[in-house]
Amino acid sequence: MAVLDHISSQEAMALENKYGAQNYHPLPVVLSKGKGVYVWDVEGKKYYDFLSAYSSLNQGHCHPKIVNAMIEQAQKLTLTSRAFYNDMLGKYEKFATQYFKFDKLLPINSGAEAVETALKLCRKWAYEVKGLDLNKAEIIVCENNFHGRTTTIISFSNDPVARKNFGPYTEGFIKIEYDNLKALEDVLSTNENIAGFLVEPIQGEAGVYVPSDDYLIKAKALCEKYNVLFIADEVQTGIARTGRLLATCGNCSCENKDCSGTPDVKPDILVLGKALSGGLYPVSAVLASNEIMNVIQPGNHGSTFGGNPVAAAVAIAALEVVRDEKLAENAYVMGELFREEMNKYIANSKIVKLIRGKGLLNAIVINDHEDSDTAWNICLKLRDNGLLAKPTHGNMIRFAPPLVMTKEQLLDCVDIICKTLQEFE
Ligand code: IF1
Repeated sequence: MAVLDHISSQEAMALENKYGAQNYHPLPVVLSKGKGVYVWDVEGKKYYDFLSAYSSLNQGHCHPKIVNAMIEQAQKLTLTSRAFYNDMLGKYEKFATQYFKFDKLLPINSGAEAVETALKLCRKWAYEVKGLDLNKAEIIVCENNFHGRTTTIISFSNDPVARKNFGPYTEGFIKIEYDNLKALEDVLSTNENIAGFLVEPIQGEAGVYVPSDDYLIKAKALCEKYNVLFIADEVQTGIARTGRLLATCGNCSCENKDCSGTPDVKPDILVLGKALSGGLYPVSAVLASNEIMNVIQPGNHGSTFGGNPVAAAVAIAALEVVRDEKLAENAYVMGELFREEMNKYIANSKIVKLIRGKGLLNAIVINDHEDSDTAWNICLKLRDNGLLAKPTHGNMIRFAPPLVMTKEQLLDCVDIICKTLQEFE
């Protein structure tokens, strides 16, 4: 068999089981094509993609504008390393800093690398600008966080599966309860070594926990009061996913001006990834003011592929799609419709407790114990009925379709979801 010969789903899964590290437990479906809100398996069956690679495909699968930008750049210059300049990086940095209203951008590749970059930046700022004693900096994080899977990041995770047998762990982190302003102020007012507060505007992996409306703005105010950097991890919530360009600072042209309910919150450090590339290429970024970003000097930080010409071309195109196709506005309107329609079903359901979310980042909570396989079985049935989603943490199912979804497509998905849930009532 030649390596690129067509294979069946069973053959594809067998190859991964035999030759691949078993660091995932995928839903048993083998995809070979994607377009917009749809994906097809190797046997040609069509599905709605209701996960979007965890909010990486906000612009839809294989968006032609982004694909063309990638092809065009890939035929000119793909990588120079940062040993030399290239003609794309500066253009991207200018575009993105003006788009998100920050002074500077540090380009990197994965979301976890961007979070690590933000942590290093925060610590260096704390020593060189705030004046903390060397190696004493502490960064506050939230219980049930998810920021990636590097050794430092899992050091402040409380997910045993992510942490167990990966020690010794990185020091310098203090965990507090999410959406608890008193817990935040208690630490800030009693610990003079705090450098920053790292927070997800919505806790995605934990189960799409949307905090109180005033949480982010009051947390930012507390950070200002105690001269601590507010670091927003918008890897999953950013790029229009929650019905605004960012879940923190609005900067959105949405017609419905009170769409968010939460006033603008401008982070000191913004972390982006996933849909920054429309799901075509690993692109992540850290944005900050000159005062903060200028503590990074040559040799302090970097990566071979960080800021490469293809990443720059893809990211510009991906952000232009968000702007020109008004994806934040569509995510807001479609999200309202989705929760409204799902709540009609939930009102009479025994199997679903509730739905929560913002924009097109939502999750339903299944009325069963955490380690039941009900959510998994529902996702298997959703697959059979033509819609792909996956449980998060046992009894919750995350629903995050591409933001290009039309009203007709969304109502079709609601119909599939409700008919499938009905089989479990
Ligand atoms: C996987 C979870 C989601 C993230 C936030 C940083 C990162 C992520 C808020 C790291 C990544 C991905 C990782 C992906 C599944 C997905 C995920 F289930 F793992 F937790 F979305 F909730 N900050 N989240 O959500 O970005 O290094 O992955 O590019 O399979 O690990 P990354």
